[in-house]
Amino acid sequence: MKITQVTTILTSPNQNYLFVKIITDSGVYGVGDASLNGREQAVADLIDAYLTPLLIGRDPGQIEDFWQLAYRGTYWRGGNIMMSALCGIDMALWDILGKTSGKPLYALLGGKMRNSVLCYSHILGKTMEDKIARAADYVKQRQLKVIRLRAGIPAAAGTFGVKSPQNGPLVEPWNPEEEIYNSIEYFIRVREAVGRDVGIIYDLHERFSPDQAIRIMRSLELYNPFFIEDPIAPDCVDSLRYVREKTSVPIAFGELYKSRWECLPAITGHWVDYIRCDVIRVGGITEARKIASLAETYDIKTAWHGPNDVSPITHAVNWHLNVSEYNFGIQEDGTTDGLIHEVVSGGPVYENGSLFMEDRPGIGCDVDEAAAARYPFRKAYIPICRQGDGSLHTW
Ligand code: KDG
Ligand code: MG
Repeated sequence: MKITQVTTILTSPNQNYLFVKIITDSGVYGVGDASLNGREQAVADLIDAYLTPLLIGRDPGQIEDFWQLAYRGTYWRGGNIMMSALCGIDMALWDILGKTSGKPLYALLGGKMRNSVLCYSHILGKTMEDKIARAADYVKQRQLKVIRLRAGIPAAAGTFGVKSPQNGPLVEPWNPEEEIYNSIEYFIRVREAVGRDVGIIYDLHERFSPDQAIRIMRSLELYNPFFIEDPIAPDCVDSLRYVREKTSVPIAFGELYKSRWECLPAITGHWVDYIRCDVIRVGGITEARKIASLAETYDIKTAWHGPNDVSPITHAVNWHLNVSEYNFGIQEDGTTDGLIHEVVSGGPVYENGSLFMEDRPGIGCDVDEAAAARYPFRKAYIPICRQGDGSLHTW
């Protein structure tokens, strides 16, 4: 079997996505997700100009060889654009392998270890009061076992994807000292509202300095967070150790990591309890399973990034990883019931705090190109934060 065509599909059904479709001479094709919020066009250009020529005429079954070719064969390794492009292709190749062998992806990864996948949902709202007021009802109505809060009031609602301005990022104010108090108060009030049996994940979204994060985390120790997510930025490796040594709450980290090697110190140093890379950012299924296995070696669980800016294809890939890995921890459920389902069929479904998927060969999703064309891509930026004195701060 040989690859005859590679198509990139940029589309904006209320959020920007980039899909990859790889077609073979047997008629079997595979689909993958290469979405990189705020840089989708650059990823598509890289695939079209540089990676597609390497794929045409190749055996789609040589997944590891292509991964290494794209990663090492450029000499200039990695980066978000390269790894996202590689992921879209990697997913599509695994999808082809599943379809040609008639097996779901999880079966190719070693088979099912569990039938359902514990997941957590985001508590959304415009203000802190709004979110606190909704939390308990939302938990009851959806029968949630675990919820996720995000530091930062007002939240980013409405600033994502195609809703953001076309000529530059939307600016959100950020005053860390004030947000330390807001963040502590917010968590404690949600804990009081939902009771002690609901797990609460707190995403600090890389927004605090090590000392600020430590103040928040220590203040929340008595309120039993399920884990604190990305308390600090990933750039300085030693900072994570510093935070770890000064706090006792479980830590999940890694949605900005781009490779196994970036995860390595956090894993081997036991600075995290959960590794939560984004499968797209690390170059797809091939790399994610290596990260999972590295984490398993060190008794660290997985909590793959699953936000609403990735498509049902990535949610499905997360699910296949979750059911087939020993060290599964929890899965972020960023699935939405929006327009994306006109473009992508399949993917996990939510029921009583867990995610389920029907058995289908491969990843179990398909992309409708005609539907994608109904929602033309519009370039957009991720927002930025500025502090009171005008200086830029990590968003
Ligand atoms: O595009 C950025 C989002 O993927 C990110 O803000 C979501 O932090 C996030 C999460 O944990 O879902
Ligand atoms: Mg996050």
